[in-house]
Amino acid sequence: MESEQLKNEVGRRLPSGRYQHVLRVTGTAMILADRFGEDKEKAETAALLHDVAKAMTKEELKRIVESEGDPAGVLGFHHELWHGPAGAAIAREEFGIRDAEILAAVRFHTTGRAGMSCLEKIIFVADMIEPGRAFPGIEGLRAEAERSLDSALVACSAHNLQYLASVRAAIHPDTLRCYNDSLS
Ligand code: DGI
Ligand code: FE
Ligand code: FE
Ligand code: FE
Repeated sequence: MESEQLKNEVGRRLPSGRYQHVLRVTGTAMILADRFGEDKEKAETAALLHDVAKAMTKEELKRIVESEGDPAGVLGFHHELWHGPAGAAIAREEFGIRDAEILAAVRFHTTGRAGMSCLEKIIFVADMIEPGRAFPGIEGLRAEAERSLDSALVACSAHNLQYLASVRAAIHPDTLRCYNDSLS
């Protein structure tokens, strides 16, 4: 699918504020792809699709994740963790995406995981540092992403864990594994 058509299809499925976030993540992901030697078209496709399931109801998301067999076990966690795996299923079934790296980047964009590919790291980091994000510490994360994708991953992952613990949210094993793995 051409990127303009992909944008239109994604835009149809999301409220405008969320769609604007997706476009900013896409811009950031393409910059990171350029900087760190990843295929820009793959970064564009993965970024455009990363939140494609974000506007679906909990019931719809649950149905899709169940039908995929919930391999990562997200259904026992907060429903915020369901739109990544559901989005990957939609990317495959409704957008015809066959590239396993793109599908993994969508699937794991919220938790991360151990052993992420370069593309997965780019989507994870871009989602967190896109220019519309504003939270204490964001400038430090952006600075790390100027110089090293791996150090940006450590910083983003650590920030994620600290935030989740501060609000007493249950931490998914992949979120923890992402952090531990990012240190090595
Ligand atoms: O969809 P976005 O808002 O662009 O961002 P996202 O998909 O990266 O994250 C959505 C939310 O999920 C965010 O508030 C952080 C949260 N999250 C990430 N990992 C975990 C988590 N929430 C819980 N409870 N447990 C996790 O391990
Ligand atoms: Fe998301
Ligand atoms: Fe994220
Ligand atoms: Fe996002």
